[in-house]
Formats: sequence, C-alpha cells, structure tokens
Amino acid sequence: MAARLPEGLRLLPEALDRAGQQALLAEVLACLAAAPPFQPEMPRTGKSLSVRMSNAGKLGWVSDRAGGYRYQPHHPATGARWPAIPDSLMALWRRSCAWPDPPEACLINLYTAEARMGLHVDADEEALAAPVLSVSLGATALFRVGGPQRNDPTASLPLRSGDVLVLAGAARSCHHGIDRIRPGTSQLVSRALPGVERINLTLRRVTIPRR
Ligand code: MD3
Ligand code: FE
Repeated sequence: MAARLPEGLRLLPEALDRAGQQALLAEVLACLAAAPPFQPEMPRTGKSLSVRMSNAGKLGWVSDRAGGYRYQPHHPATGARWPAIPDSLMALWRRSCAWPDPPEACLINLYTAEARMGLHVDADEEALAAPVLSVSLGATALFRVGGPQRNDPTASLPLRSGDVLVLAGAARSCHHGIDRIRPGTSQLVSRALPGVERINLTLRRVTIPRR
C-alpha cells in the first residue's frame, strides 16, 4: 500500500554541494579519529546492528546488551568525552530547523554495502518535540518512512550524497529505516574509508532545557 510522506518531513535535495560534502566529510573523519566507530548491540539479545556508529556532541547515542539504548557523554570503549559537533553542522541546524535550542547529539552512522537499518521510531530523547536533522554522504540509500503505528503504510525515497532531511512535527514520531544501500553510487566516503559506502549524520536535541 503506497503512502504519502508524513507532515513535517522536509527533504532538501543536495543542500550541500560537492565542496560542502568534502569539507563536512573531513570534519567527520576528525571526529572518528577522536571517537572510533563501535558496533552497537540490541538490548537483551545482544545481537549486533549492521550499522557501525560514533557520535559528536555533549551526548552520544549508544546501545549494548546490558545497558540498552541510551545517551551518554562518554565513548563506550575509550571512556573519552565525544568530540564537539562540527561548526558547519551547528550552522546547518540554525539555518534549517526553527528550534530555539542547539543540538546536543550528532549520531554518525556508517554503512557498508550490506548494512541496513530496520523500521524503528526514535524515542530515546527527552526532547521528542524537537526536530531531527539528517545529512547523507556517499552512496545512495533507500529510506523508508511510515506512520506512528508499525503497520501503517510506508513510502520510500532515495537519500543521495548532500541531501538534508528535516523531521519535524508528526514526522518525528514516524517509523523509518534504511532498506538498503546502492553500493558504488558515490565514492565520496569509500575513497576515505575503504569498505564504508555511506555516512549518515543525525543532529538531535536530547534534553529539554530548564528555563
Ligand atoms: C524520521 N538513521 O539514526 S536518517 C537513525 O540513514 C536513523 O542512518 C537513518 O534512522 C540513516 O535513527 C535515517 C533520517 C531520519 C532520521 C531520524 C528520524 C529519519 C527520521 C526520526 C524520526 C523520523
Ligand atoms: Fe531513526
């Protein structure tokens, strides 16, 4: 069953040009040097996700068998604080999201040719009313988005290198996932990180500031 895109989903195709993508990739590589990618595990089962991850920002998303999904200020393996979110991404948030508070987390997802992300809802943030901003770098991904219920109809759209997606309003609580990557559709990431086809960055507000 086909579906319309949810209200609040805004795709900005090629919001970053080639030079902007290269510059952002260099900043992300510096983050990964400080905070090496780790393999998150599902709560309880301990099954590994196929996507490797790291973070920048005051808080980073991590998951393992014992502790489950959570945000924490430290890298799960090195114990170091996460590196700062690159200035260019902070500026992109200010330009693209009408939200008063700065993002606290930048989740860095790394996709090999076979990696996928199953349909899920992002609900580990306290600030669930805040938008999420996503930036895609490298190979095209087939993104699937549905509704608030797991069995709601879904729609699919390709996310290409330089695309920015803003998820606000109703879109923020919709199921979504990555069905698959189209390997070889961009060499941007694989030239720098052999075996990695795509990087997705998500900026999130995690806590509700006390006024
Ligand atoms: C729709 N990442 O990290 S980005 C995730 O390409 C995640 O790595 C995917 O889903 C990726 O949680 C998709 C687009 C995206 C991000 C957050 C959303 C779509 C969203 C939150 C709510 C609804
Ligand atoms: Fe998600």
